[in-house]
Amino acid sequence: MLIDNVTIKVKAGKGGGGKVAFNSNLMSLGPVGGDGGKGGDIYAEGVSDLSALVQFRNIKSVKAGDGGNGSGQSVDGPGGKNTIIKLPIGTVITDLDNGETTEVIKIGEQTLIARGGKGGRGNFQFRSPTNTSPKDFEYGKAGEEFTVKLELKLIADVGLIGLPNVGKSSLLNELTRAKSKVANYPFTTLEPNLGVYYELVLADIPGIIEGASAGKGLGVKFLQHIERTKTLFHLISAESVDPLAGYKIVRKELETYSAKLAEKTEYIFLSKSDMVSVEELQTRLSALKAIGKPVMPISVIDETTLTELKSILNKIKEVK
Ligand SMILES: Nc1nc2c(ncn2[C@@H]2O[C@H](COP(=O)(O)OP(=O)(O)OP(=O)(O)O)[C@@H](O)[C@H]2O)c(=O)[nH]1
Ligand SMILES: [Mg+2]
Repeated sequence: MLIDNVTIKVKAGKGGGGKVAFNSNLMSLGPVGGDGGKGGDIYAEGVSDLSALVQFRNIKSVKAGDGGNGSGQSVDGPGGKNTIIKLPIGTVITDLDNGETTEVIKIGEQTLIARGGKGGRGNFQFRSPTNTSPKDFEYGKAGEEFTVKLELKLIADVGLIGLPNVGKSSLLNELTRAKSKVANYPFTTLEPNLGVYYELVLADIPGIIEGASAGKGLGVKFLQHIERTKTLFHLISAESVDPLAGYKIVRKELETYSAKLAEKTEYIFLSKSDMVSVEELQTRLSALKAIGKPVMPISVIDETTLTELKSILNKIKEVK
């Protein structure tokens, strides 16, 4: 099961305490207490691994390191170690104490979640012409601490859609380093998979069948994961005897699910084009003319078709 909703506690590091110390060297008496180090922060970093929230199956709290105390001879305490938690891109982080949300958008980008406490000042900082031997100091401040909900709302640039068994996962694997399960039967893909093609994130979702919007098959639960994509790649298998009917089934489910989803830019591919003869391929393409949009043959074992598909991806990447 894909874990897409967890609640955890975050606790940033406490600042170190300021030091009270005096120089023992008679030639230069005076306060030399160093400041405490700042507490470590907690950051979120975007990763492409959709299943990354699984790390919180048993771990329910995350901490950063505390800052060290200041020392004598004006030595400041070391800063606490930051903690970076890796979250799948598309994770919405909600601070449950105040309802504020932040979103993990880019792979490799770090977002501050909880700030570490300031270190306290040592007595060196309190010196003044009127008090040359201050015994003042500050304790370190506590780090931010609250409860957050981490909710995965996939953001992909391109969503691969189509009936089951049309080659969506094979295409994702071919274009990216993803290892989406591939097999010659429907509903091989049970959970969405992401792959990264240069900076573009591609999402492979389970196949959609007639009645999916009413809960049939794996239902349309997964359409939520492509609701925020900009572009859809709609795959129709060249093996299908009535490709137009298949196309319409998927479109109808999309439209029933959400008008917004149905309005997205759609590229149509006649997949597994190597499986049929040239004549059959032509027959299928003619049947699909009724859609009124270009349809491109694609096969994961035909470099020429892959190159054409990649040029579409490159164009999408340029306008991103
Ligand atoms: N010959 C050929 N076979 C392909 C091609 N693409 C996929 N296949 C085969 O078609 C079958 C289904 O491929 P998948 O990638 O699992 O299809 P899917 O659309 O992800 O299927 P679901 O996850 O069940 O919806 C597998 O046996 C693949 O090896 C292709 O371009 N050429
Ligand atoms: Mg699949």
